Amino acid sequence: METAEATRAGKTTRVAYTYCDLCNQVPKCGMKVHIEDGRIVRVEDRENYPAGPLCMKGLASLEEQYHPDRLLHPVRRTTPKGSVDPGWQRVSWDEAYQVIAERLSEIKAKHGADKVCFYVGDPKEPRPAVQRLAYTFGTPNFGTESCVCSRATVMAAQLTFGAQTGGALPGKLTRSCLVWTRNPAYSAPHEMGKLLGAKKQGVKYVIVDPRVTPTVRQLADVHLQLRPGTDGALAMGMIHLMLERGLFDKAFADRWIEGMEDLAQYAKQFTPAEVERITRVPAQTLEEAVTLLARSRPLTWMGSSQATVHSSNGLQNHRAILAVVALFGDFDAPGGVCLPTHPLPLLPFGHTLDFSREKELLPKLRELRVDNDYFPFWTKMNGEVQMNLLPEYVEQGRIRAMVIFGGNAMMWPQTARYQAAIGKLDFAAAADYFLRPWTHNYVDIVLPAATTFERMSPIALFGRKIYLREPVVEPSGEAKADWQIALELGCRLGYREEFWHGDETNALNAILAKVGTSVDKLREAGPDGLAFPAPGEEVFRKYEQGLLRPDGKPGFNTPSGKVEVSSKTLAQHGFDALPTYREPVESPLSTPELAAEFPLILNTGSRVPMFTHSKLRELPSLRRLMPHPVVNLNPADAAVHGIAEDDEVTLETAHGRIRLRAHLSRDVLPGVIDVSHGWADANINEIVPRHLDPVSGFVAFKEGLCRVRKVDANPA
Ligand SMILES: Nc1nc2c(c(=O)[nH]1)N[C@H]1C(S)=C(S)[C@@H](COP(=O)(O)OP(=O)(O)OC[C@H]3O[C@@H](n4cnc5c(=O)[nH]c(N)nc54)[C@H](O)[C@@H]3O)O[C@H]1N2
Ligand SMILES: Nc1nc2c(c(=O)[nH]1)N[C@H]1C(S)=C(S)[C@@H](COP(=O)(O)OP(=O)(O)OC[C@H]3O[C@@H](n4cnc5c(=O)[nH]c(N)nc54)[C@H](O)[C@@H]3O)O[C@H]1N2
Ligand SMILES: [Mo]
Repeated sequence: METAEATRAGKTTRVAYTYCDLCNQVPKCGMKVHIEDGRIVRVEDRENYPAGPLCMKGLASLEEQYHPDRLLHPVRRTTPKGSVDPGWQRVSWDEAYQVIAERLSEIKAKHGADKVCFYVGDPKEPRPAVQRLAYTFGTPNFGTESCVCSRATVMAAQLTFGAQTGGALPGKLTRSCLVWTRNPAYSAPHEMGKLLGAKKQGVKYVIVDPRVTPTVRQLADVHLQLRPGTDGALAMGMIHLMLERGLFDKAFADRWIEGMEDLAQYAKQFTPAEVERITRVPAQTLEEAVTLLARSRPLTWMGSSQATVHSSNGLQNHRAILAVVALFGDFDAPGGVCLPTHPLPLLPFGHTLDFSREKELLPKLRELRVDNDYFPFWTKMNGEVQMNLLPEYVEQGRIRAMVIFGGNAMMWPQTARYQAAIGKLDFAAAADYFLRPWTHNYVDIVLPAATTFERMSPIALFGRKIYLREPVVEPSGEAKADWQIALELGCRLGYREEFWHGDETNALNAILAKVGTSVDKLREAGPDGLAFPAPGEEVFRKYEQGLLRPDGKPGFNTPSGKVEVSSKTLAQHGFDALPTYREPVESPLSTPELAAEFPLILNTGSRVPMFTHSKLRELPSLRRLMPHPVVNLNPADAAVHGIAEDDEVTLETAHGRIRLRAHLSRDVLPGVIDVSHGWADANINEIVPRHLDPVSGFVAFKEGLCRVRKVDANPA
């Protein structure tokens, strides 16, 4: 997307439009770039674009683009895997492709295609092409980072509402918004402006979070500051009050909720006093929250994108939250959480199941899924493999090779086990912007990935509007777009027809044909994108009109046709039908002996505004804002051990110990500490427990027990 060139002071200058990819929100924020003699010299907000403004990360993105350490050509290791120095040696693309294709084909011939796993981490753009590559090669073992992120929330919503929803921003008619844990002030600044705008219009906010986040400070009318991992009990406490006081939509519940009686019976034990004992939320605050929401309808809900499912009972806890939302009766009603009436037939990452070949090939390959013996319910509900058991898969010889696009071994619990597993593979290749020792020290080959400024890739999709994204500058060095790499690898593996002979435009046209458009037409539409007018008005309460189910019958797209607060499907798979609450595996209530030794609760992974997971620490302007890893703890907890601001401390669990600096903050609950993930020199995931949710296989990142001690400056 470019404007005409001009000449200024002897330099050729032009302006071009693209989008930012410094965090992994989808769709991304718009970006306008100024280019002089082929080099980007400035980035700023993009006019008329649905997502923005740029945050500090986006504004710093040229530091990533032109970073001296960027990987600019393929490299191959010359020392054994796991060595401190991989002895990276430059190789040509031709050689890199040849090695990868030979090794993968060899493993396929000897052990079967399913022993090869294709994996995509943070980046979303290459996913459809890499998934296509996996299935075409003959393996169903395609995995992504979503198996630790939002996927379990999607599963919970699918089970409950028969729809994959994470909630909705307040609309014009909305009177209240239940934000069950998000901190968009840091994690999604483009959302924060909309929430503040709604507050000005009078929307009331109830926000659940163990911390007083900037989002809580700016928005909350009532803040429910719970002990991490107890969301299910808090939700049941709300349900108890709603039912006892008639503060729910009885007509909706009677007609459209499956399992009301069982739920009512189960919720009885969650009295405000009992909920206070479990969650630490004062009974009175819980009552205020329920009363405010019931008085301020219609209500919308914005669900957590991961925090509620980062627990050993996460899927059921999240279902309990969805039961609260259902009981208010505003699902798919004006001002409530609405499902799109006329969605374009494209998936969120701008692709189709035809393109990824999921529809055509996955059913035939599904029984070779490596997760089927461990998390069969996950396997059934998800096109992507549950990757959290990677060490087990490798130990048992069920995965022998991996191709990793933008992966990060530090995202997993007890990281060293994952690093060892990757190192043990017969073969592993990765693509990344940088050499990341914590991941790449364990692989054979690393390929240089082109950045957002340098690549063409799947489109940006906003409702019924599509934007094309093309390179605005030449790739640095020999970098290539991930999905170009996937297409070329497909060709090298012998599937030239299936991968459009490596032609990105033709591949993209295959997706766009589904909506009757093409790359050329999007190019013609220019930076303002191409809108597809809706074929009719918005329809609300679609369940009444048979618009939610493929069979056209009234109801929700669940087996019973109702919102399932009790799920027979779950029961058939050996799980509780109701969203039962269970204590975290390690907690002051479930393991008091352990808690005597490790008295603090471990809350990990809160986003900070300047970094994305393990990324961006090498960008000087951002690193200045947070030079060291810190543990945030309440002054009361710090005082017990004589810890002062900025002291060097150890953070210890039953699984290990890391060193960081203390930051004293009343924003964290007494007894709960807060620490970010993604620091190579203080990787919290080295020491978190490795408890997995039995339904989803999700990791309990937000529970666990720990202690903090000052590092003795003068040890004896
Ligand atoms: N303790 C704890 N652990 C957590 C979490 C938590 O809350 N607590 N959160 C979990 C969640 S929700 C998530 S999503 C994961 C995140 O985990 P990941 O997505 O694995 O984390 P990133 O650090 O973003 O790693 C992405 C890697 O991809 C590279 N990269 C970025 N963009 C591109 C690209 O376009 N192409 C290519 N080829 N490479 C690229 C980056 O340089 C980096 O090395 O972490 C999980 N881990
Ligand atoms: N700057 C930046 N932005 C990002 C990312 C990033 O790394 N950096 N990552 C992106 C990704 S992949 C994701 S998934 C999103 C995440 O987006 P958010 O979910 O908005 O971000 P978090 O900071 O992880 O917010 C989680 C909140 O959960 C709270 N919490 C912790 N434990 C519990 C618990 O047991 N129950 C409840 N109810 N709450 C709990 C924490 O206190 C924290 O405030 O952010 C995205 N945006
Ligand atoms: Mo995430």
